[in-house]
Amino acid sequence: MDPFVTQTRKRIEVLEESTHGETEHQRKKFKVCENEEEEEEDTFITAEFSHPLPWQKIEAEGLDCDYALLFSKDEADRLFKQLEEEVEYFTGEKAQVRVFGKLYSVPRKQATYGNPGLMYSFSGVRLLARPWTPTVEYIRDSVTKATGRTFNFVLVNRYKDGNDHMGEHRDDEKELDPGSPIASVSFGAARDFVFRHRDTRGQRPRRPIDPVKLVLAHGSLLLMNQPTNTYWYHSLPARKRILTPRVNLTFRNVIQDSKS
Ligand SMILES: O=C(O)CCC(=O)C(=O)O
Repeated sequence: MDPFVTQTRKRIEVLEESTHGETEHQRKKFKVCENEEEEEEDTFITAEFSHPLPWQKIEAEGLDCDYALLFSKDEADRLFKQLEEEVEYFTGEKAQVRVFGKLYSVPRKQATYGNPGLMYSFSGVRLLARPWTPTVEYIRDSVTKATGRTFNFVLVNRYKDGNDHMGEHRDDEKELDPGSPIASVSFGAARDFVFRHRDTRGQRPRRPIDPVKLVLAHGSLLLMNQPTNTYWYHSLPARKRILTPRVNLTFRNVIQDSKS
């Protein structure tokens, strides 16, 4: 295990939802999400971990993720502060999404960084990567050391408080290398993160499958491996009780041919 993930941390919060193969001990940690739109503070349970901190495998049908605390609290505090000073978020049209031809402001701030010339399109907006900042590059390299994976692009999302959120979506754009995991690093307020299987969506769900719910802690890394983004949508629901900011970085691999 890489030293980055063997930092001491007294408590982390994580809840995983598994549809099969649970032990009785694990089952006690799992709760079913009845209604994702509601505040569900009770359904997120705290687990204790001691040094050295292991990766947690989070699995369900077609879902394969790894979760760990990548940074110690002190380092996460420092990086969060540096990100708040360094990251330049989009404004104007670039801070909007297009839905059925109409532009809406996103309920958070966004920025993109990456290798020269890389473009990434989502929700009708085409964003050019700015050159890596020292802190974003340091976090990217820390993820690489911990996972053995390299990344050429990052989407940064800043949530000023629990009113800011991200709706249900899959990171399955054609520009993304389908063989690469997506590495999600979080700083600041711990926020609920919900996966929902595609077969359970819509007016007439094809079959019942429990959602998978996590709490993404300050300094944590969630690795979303294939084929997670084929079968599962994810969201960061609004949580009104959260009064402090959070910054999330999703490191990705954009296919180089999608340069403009
Ligand atoms: O802020 C988060 O944890 C969610 C980010 C996300 O879903 C994305 O960047 O696609």
